[in-house]
Amino acid sequence: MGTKIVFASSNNHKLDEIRPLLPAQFELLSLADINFADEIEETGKTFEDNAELKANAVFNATKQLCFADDSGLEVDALEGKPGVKSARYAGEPVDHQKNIELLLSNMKGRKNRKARFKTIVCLRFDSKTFFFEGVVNGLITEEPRGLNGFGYDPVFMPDGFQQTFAEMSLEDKNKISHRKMAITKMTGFLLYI
Ligand code: ITT
Repeated sequence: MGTKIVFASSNNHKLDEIRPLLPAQFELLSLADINFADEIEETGKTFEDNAELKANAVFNATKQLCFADDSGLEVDALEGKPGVKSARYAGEPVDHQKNIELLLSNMKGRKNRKARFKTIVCLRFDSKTFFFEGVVNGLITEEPRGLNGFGYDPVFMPDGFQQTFAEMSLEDKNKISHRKMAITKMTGFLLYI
């Protein structure tokens, strides 16, 4: 049996990406696995705030080693938007298709298409809190391309590649993604301490 670690997220796509990134000595538990069904309100102004809110909510309820991921897309021509509002850019309920449509319409005619995906992972155990950051730079495409992944993956083309994240396999996205970078930092830390 490995060390149990709870991932404080209700996003199964994130879970699918993170599972293969954890070394074998960790047993990854989802919120469903621990029967945690509370809605966690993301009221923070930064990725750090929201990652900590999610990790704290689960840690306070379970006292188990846990981590959360708060992430989003920052677009230069839109002054960093949608940023922390990435999931709800086009309003409630969360609709990835509408978010992409709104983003592309706000980017119409823009020459500067630079953007980045950012992930902040917050790790909680005992009374301690640790943060790990991952960033991947890229461009917003003119049209959505590809069917894999989730969220803004069809309109994000990472630097050095001709494919969007949604045209890549999960394995290929996981070699270069913001999430992989943050999770690798966290696992390196967990194996060290
Ligand atoms: P949890 O809070 O339950 O983890 P969530 O989907 O609400 O799930 P966030 O609050 O961190 O997660 O919002 C992240 C949003 O940013 C997500 O809904 C996507 O729109 C976007 N996003 C983050 N990482 C992404 C990725 O790897 N590919 C595409 N879009 C991503």
